[in-house]
Amino acid sequence: MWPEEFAARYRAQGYWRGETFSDLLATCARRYGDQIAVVEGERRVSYAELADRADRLAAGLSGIGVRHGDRVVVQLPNVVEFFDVIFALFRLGALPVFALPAHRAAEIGYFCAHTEAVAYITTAVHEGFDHRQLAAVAGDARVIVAADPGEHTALADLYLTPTALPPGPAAADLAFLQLSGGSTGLPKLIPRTHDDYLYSVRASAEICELSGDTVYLCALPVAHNFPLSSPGVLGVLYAGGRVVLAPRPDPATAFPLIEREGVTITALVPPLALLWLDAASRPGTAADLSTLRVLQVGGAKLADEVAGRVGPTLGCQVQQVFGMAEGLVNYTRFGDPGDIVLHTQGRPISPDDEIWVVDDEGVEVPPGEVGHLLTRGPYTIRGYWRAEEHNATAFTPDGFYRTGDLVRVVDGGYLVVTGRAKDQINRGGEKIAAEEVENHILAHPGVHDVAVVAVPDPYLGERTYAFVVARPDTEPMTAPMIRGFVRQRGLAAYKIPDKVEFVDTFPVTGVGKVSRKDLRAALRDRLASST
Ligand code: J2J
Repeated sequence: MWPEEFAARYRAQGYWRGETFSDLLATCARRYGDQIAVVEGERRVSYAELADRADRLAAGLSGIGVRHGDRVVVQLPNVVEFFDVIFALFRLGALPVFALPAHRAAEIGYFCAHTEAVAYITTAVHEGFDHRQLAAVAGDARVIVAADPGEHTALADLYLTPTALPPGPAAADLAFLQLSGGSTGLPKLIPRTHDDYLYSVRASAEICELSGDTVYLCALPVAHNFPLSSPGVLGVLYAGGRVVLAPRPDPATAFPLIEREGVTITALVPPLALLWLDAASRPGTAADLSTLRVLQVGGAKLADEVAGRVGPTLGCQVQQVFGMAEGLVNYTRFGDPGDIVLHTQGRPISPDDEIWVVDDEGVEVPPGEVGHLLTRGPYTIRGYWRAEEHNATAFTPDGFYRTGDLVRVVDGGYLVVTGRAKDQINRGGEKIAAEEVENHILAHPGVHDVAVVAVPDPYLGERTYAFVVARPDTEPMTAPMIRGFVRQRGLAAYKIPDKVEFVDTFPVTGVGKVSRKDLRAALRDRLASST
């Protein structure tokens, strides 16, 4: 949490306004009433209805014992119930833990156990996977299903007549736990307060010029920090606009929705932007995309060349977004010169976002030179949730978050992301901690050692490559065996190595034990020189 002198400053500056997300929804319901807030397929829910649904669900969740401060793992696709659930939990002061639909037994089991969740709210069959299977790893958490519940509790049965509820949370309280992209063995949880997150949402909505006329297509998984808050669905609700939920982000699904709903802005990761550009430039694209004014792209580095194709191909402007669930978000602004928009990843939201770029020794680099990005500010966390040991290195003693990103700052305070120092693979915006995957592979009885590294990929930006040293005394192994093993352990599909290569030994540099970091770097170099 922020030291009092910082908290006082952020309040005095008007960033933290003492408003909770529950207050926000009540205000929106009063202000925007019958206007449509959320569209999902044929369902259209107004602001007033959304507030009513959240109130009734808060009554139901309270009735089964969900209390202030309790954690609830929420794993929902892009459906109206996502909003009901998070606003009901916000009302109670219980904390949603935002899982992604792609997460499987390994992640869900860990989130439920680590957060001592009282409930796990999920869906039935989604994209061919029956999420009710994951009930087995939910431990003591009550399983609630926002569809056919099978033997579990039906979310639909928890919408009750609103009753007198206990007082809601304070704005300085935690609102939810967001997931970190991570670079360690176990995913880290990011504690965000109502005050700090709502500031980032409000300020983002202003930067992106959202209004009652905004129609935002949520094509990415709604629980991810980018579509949730940059300015995302929450920014759109704040501004009184309309959220259109897409079940999938592919052009065949998204383009007809853009035409039907008159979508004005949407957010994608770079590989999807490429897919959209290709689809839109194919002759005979039937859909009319003329209402689209802004395509936001973030989550991974957007190639300059691709950024340059957005305007001519889609007839809208591109906005680069460089953000992180830990806090700091950067945007290119709408009036910015083409050079800035195409070649930088934007500048911070807040005048009080502190940006510090340092060399390996922690010494500030001269302006314009590449270094490690450290940051501190009114919506950047000061520590992960219940991770004291990790926090000691992930943050400086004076509270700067070590992002693990390599950047340089150019004129006007714009950031250019040049690389990454953290042991993470950014697979088209999906983040994979090398160590987490390594630990799962190491559990295979035939594996002696493993190193997981990122390799460049023309479409995804990066893919995962696992180097495996087999035990000498075991049956010969194959790549599919390793991949199948990891899948069976219940790891999300995007974390399963794209390629597995068996090697006899790992390079040894000098005497003594090689750090994992150096080993991964040596293997990356070896791959680069062999191609
Ligand atoms: C290069 N790397 C980027 C970009 C994120 C808005 C937008 C994205 C996220 C997000 C987010 C990048 N160019 N434009 O939370 O609110 C990499 C960096 C960063 C990490 C954070 C938001 N945009 N990245 O992607 O928590 O390495 O958040 O530190 O998933 O993604 O990942 P995540």
